[in-house]
Amino acid sequence: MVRLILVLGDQLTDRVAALKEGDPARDVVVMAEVAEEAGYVPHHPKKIAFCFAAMRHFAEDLRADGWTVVYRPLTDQLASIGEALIAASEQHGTTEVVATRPGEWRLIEALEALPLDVTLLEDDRFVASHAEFDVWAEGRKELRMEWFYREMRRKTGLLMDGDGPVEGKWNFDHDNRKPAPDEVDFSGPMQFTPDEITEQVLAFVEDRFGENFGTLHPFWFAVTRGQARRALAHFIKGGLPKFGDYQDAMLADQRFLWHSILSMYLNAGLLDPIEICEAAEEAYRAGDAPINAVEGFIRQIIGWREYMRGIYFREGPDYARRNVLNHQRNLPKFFWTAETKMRCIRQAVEQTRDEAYAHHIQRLMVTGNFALLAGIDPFEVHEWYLAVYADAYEWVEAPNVIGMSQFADGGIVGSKPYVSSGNYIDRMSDYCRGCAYSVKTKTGEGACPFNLLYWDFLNRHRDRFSKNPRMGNMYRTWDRMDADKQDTILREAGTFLDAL
Ligand code: FAD
Ligand code: DLZ
Ligand code: SF4
Repeated sequence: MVRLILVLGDQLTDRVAALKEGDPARDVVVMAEVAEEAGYVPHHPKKIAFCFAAMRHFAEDLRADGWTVVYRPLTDQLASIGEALIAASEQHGTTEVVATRPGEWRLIEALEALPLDVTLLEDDRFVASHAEFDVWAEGRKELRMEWFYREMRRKTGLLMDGDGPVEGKWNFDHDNRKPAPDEVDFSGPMQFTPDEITEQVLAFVEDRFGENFGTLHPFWFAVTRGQARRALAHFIKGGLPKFGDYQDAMLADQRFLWHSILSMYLNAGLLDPIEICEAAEEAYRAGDAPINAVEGFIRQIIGWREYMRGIYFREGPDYARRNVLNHQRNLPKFFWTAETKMRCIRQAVEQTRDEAYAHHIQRLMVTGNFALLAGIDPFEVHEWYLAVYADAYEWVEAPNVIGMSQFADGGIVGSKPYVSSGNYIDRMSDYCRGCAYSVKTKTGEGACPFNLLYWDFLNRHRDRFSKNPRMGNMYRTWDRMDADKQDTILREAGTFLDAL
């Protein structure tokens, strides 16, 4: 009997499990732009346009490969993926559906509840299966990424020299994380001119989602596998060599620095994690990129990315709702408007609005750090990140936001919260130089809000964190301050927070 093969907007590869299982001579591929996926958060228009354009191009590729494809554009007004499948099931006289397990519990549950015979296949586009992650995690007191990463190195053979790591070390971070340099010698991500299919999507998205946060034009993302491969080659040649050195740096007029800007392609299926890592390793073996850059880059992909996915699925559907610090404040309006005197936040939000992209340290140490210090409800923070970044799908976004950035999971992802005063931002960026606040001022007129909120956060959460061995120093510094200074800091932090 004919079967329906579901392909979602982040499963755009012929290597996805449902397509590998399907038979082009007999089965029908179903792809659908639907209101629920386009609207479960107010996605950035660039994210929607990327998704729809890449879906439409992929549908064409599948047809060229001999598949029958039912493609439902958003103008068909289908409410959900389920509705699209039910309509296709009636049209093709079959109840059999083969799908690759989606990357969000929400959609997994929706597919499981359908009145159709749905087979969910494991998504094997990752290095570690759920079972492998669980075997690794079982019985461990702490799930530290570094140990998991070493397993992934052994499993993939990436940067291995026999049984050990190349150059005798697993991790070269010691050589990384330099402050922002004066000159950037990489031109940034490869940019593509939209073709006719993409232009049609852009016009439609402008019309339907033009009110969402985010600017649609200029739109230069790759929307096919061929383009994404070119973007990868461009990064390996020009960006990778200094990726490690400056991965934590931030510059106001350099939005991309030496980052790869590949996450959206990777997460949508246009690129494969192993092919990216192999390209990086090849550059290292050829002497074109140093070990600190290549090891650091590969660690992000087979380490952090895989680890985050493992945590999301291991922790279960309630993960995004966790809030162990009981933070209840609403997300400030400036996360949507960029209207704030804090230059670091303004830069990060403006860049997010324009590009649907910010790099890791902007997400973690600027917007994330602020939200955590200010005690913003982590679910609101989660929804913001899920909406505004082109690479955001819950399986990877939630552990980064709820776990790594907001510590709302109580320390599963991170052994301590990622918080800092303005000093860190000043060291790693040029943001403070043009800011209305003074990073060197700790209290009083013009004091950098991060300086006030940092101590306020530590003081509020003393019971939870003062015994953490990695935070003892911070509490000792606080305790050494005289009581008047402490009172001033807490009072001024309170005034700032009340004004949010
Ligand atoms: P590079 O800096 O060039 O890194 C190379 C690749 O490593 C990335 O393409 C990505 O695939 C992978 N990677 C790096 N760090 C991580 C990480 N912590 N988790 C998973 N993969 C990683 N990444 C997403 O893909 N989607 C998200 O929704 C997302 N949300 C985030 C939210 C917060 C609060 C934080 C702190 C991080 C988040 N990240 C997310 C991780 C990281 O910031 C992005 O993967 C990275 O900025 C993407 O840009 P890039 O491709 O230029 O990455
Ligand atoms: C992100 C997204 C958007 C905006 N729209 C669609 C869509 O209309 N149809 C679709 O199949 N997928 C879309 N996606 C990607 C899905 O939201 C994604 O597959 C799930 O969140 C699971 O990760
Ligand atoms: Fe951000 Fe403070 Fe620096 Fe201003 S002074 S850019 S608020 S860290």
